[in-house]
Amino acid sequence: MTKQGFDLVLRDAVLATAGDTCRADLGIVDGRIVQIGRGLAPGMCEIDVAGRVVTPGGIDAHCHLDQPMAPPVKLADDFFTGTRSAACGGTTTVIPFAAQRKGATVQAAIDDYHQRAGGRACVDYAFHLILTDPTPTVLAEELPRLIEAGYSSFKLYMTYDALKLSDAQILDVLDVARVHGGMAMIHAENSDCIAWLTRRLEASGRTAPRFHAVSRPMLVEREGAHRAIALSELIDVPILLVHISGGEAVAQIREARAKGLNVYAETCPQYLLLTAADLGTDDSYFGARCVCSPPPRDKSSQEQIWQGLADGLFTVFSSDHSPFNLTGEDGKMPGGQQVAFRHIPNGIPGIETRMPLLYSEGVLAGRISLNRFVELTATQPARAYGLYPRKGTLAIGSDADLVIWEEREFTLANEHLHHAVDYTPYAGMTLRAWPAMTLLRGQVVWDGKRFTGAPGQGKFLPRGLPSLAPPSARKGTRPDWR
Ligand code: DUC
Ligand code: ZN
Ligand code: ZN
Repeated sequence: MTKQGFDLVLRDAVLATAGDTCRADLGIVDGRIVQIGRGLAPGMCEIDVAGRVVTPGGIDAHCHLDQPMAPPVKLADDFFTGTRSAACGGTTTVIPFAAQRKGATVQAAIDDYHQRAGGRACVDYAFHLILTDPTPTVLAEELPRLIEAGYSSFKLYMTYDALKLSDAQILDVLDVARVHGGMAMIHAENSDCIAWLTRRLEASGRTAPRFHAVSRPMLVEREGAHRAIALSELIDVPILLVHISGGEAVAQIREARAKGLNVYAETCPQYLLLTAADLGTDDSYFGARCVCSPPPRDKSSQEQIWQGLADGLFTVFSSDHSPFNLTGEDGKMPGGQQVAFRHIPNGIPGIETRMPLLYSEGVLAGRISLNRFVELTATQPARAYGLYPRKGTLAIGSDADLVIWEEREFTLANEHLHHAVDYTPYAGMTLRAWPAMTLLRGQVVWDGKRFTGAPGQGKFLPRGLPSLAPPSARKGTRPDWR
């Protein structure tokens, strides 16, 4: 400590990390945790936590903020409204995506994204890359340089014409990841199957939102997951499969783990709490609000996803916050109410509800432990994306990013939320917990009633390499072809 005493002491907290729970005080100086123990000396400020649970601030490692979309569609949240919403729901670090445009450099996307975030973010932030054009220069020069500079994760799409990579391109990128480190995040769905099914459905006039799920059945995700796993096995490099929705993909991941492959996986609230029935009926358009990719599945898949959260199959729990308004030409229904599912932008909002939903339905419903909650929402995202131990835990020297939890029952309405989106798919649900307070580096940014942070308070975080423990002990094998 360079000065006398603490700036802030949290008194009498139940401190939960991924590994332990203990009752103690927590002392903060200059935005960092400097002491944990009982009976700490008085601080300049004090918060009496009175036995409430305190967890590390959440890391939402998959969200979309101010990401350029194909006109007229536009994301409703920019870095100010999106990170304000994050803070009010207990998230103190976000990692959205800087997407390379085909024909342009990756650096151009990063420069653009810094412009969008700088001076506006209310919580700390980093950027994943989206690689759409892995040219020889990107592979040999740009990507290695960017990994070294702190952009150590990159999403690869197997679907969407504007984004998708061929298997050969994915192999090229995975090969760079093997040499230089970095985490490849893969959107695993079979593009040709989706396109073929979409044409078939449209030819027979089946275009309502519910057919979005019919055009992307579970086997489409299962095949994509299987292929992505095979590609990573060929290169012998870890991958992280994002937004896993269905029991069939879960089975692929279990099989890969059983073989000792370093396959990590992410899931999201929509795959626990929504089903395909939320997309409506053959002639209802209300379901556009729940159109996301992969789509919500059935009760059996929900159970398998819960099981994977409980038993360690899933590494991270993210929102995949994709904030499209329901009303207006630039949101979920470009061209009007009767929009065909092909034109409905994919994704739903959830940056603020991610932590409270998992706390309520996971911890308080007895499905996962409090420590596993911390692991999924903060510690493992920090490890997977090179932010640990500065972020994601309660330890001496870590940033004092904290959530004080309050257990109370209420019915969620969109008016409670601080995003700029005109709906939440979870309206009407009973929640049993919400942050009583969120602190970013020792500063209160949500006081239980109001957002108390400010645009520009969030700092950019250059990241190190992933530091996840391998999920299974695999002997180092050198592929024959190397
Ligand atoms: N993938 C995402 O990660 N987010 C929204 C839509 C999608 O396909
Ligand atoms: Zn995706
Ligand atoms: Zn996403």
